[in-house]
Amino acid sequence: MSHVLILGGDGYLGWPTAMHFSARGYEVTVVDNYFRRNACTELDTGMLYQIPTLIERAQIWHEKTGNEIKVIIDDLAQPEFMRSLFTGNFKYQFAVNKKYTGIPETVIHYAEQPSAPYSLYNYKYADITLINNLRVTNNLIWAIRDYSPETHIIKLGTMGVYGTPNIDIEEGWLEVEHKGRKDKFLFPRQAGSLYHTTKIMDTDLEWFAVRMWDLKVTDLMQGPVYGVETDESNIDNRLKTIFNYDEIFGTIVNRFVVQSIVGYPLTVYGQGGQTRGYLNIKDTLQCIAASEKTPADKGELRIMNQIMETFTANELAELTKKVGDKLGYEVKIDHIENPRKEAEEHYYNPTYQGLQDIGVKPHYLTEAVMKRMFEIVGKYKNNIRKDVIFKGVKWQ
Ligand code: USQ
Repeated sequence: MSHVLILGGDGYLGWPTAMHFSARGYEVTVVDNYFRRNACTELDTGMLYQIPTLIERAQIWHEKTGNEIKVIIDDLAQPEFMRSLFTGNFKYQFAVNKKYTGIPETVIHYAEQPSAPYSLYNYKYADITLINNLRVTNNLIWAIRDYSPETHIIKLGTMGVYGTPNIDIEEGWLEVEHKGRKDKFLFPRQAGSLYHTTKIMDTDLEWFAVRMWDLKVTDLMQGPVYGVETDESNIDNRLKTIFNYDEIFGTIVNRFVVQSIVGYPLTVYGQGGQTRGYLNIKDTLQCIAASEKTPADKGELRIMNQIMETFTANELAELTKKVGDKLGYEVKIDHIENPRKEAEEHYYNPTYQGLQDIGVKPHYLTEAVMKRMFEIVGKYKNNIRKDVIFKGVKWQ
């Protein structure tokens, strides 16, 4: 059985990814330091529902399916801990079979501070974002270089590294002709937040490692994700992923559904022409799975744009209103002063064919899909706190 090591296995995407691979017969190990949970507690962000600890989740998963997800709770920014994952010199906090599974064939790297607003909240959080994201990535490439250069790294990147350029966005690379000569370079990056800037730097670290040590790396430039359930979380309610709807950790579609349910006017920032590429959480899992099955070659940095369709913030608000109104929620749309510094009307034409070429079949954000989100979120209506929805964390 192939062994998949998931860094950041407690997060919105990490835990569903762990179950996805475990359900398909992989050996799965997850590592997390509970950063996200602790940050949510510190910032008092509210939760749609409480989730069990990672250890409890793995126990529930084992009880329900007979499959094992091994759990290690520790800090990947500590180089010795990262390196121990490749030597077996660490302790499992949960494992049915305590024997070291061995070096993973694939490492999925989600272990980053993922929120743009968090990274601009204050200096302390900016520093945490920068140090954590770069150290974990640097620790990983060195550990792989030293112990396991055949291991395929799949790192979650972000579409936000490209910004909103006035030219078409390619999948990672751009062929440039200059004074009669041609070469291929990383597509120009110009991030709109400090968090997104760390993702540019991550890619640069990986690109260095690929050129210098011939590592195998896939970098998936993902857009904002929406959704609550996955096939595996439907097995037991307690297996659901963490769901934030606050301004710091919540993303737009999830937020809009929650806002509609509690009668909070939808918070479209500014003019609402901001266009992004979106995807269902189920498609994140498909994309990671398809990437695992078709690893990058030695000495290859493979970059794919992980989005399924594009929307403006206004279009998302209109769709949410349409679905919400049909369900009797009387949704209002508000245009509030944009707390971010971003273009509110711009050209946006990204390419995103690579993942579909390796077998991903998109789930689109239809009215039916959004209706299902309303149904699930609606069950937790009484847990929703209006005071955390918008605090107005200014980016400037
Ligand atoms: N927006 C609103 N109202 C809201 C929330 C967001 O109009 O209440 C707008 C934002 O101004 C932005 C867009 O919706 O233009 C997306 O914002 P978001 O908060 O849903 O997502 P973002 O901050 O861009 O970050 C999220 C994830 C991050 C990931 C990124 C992909 O948190 O981890 O990297 O999506 S991307 O946006 O393509 O860079």
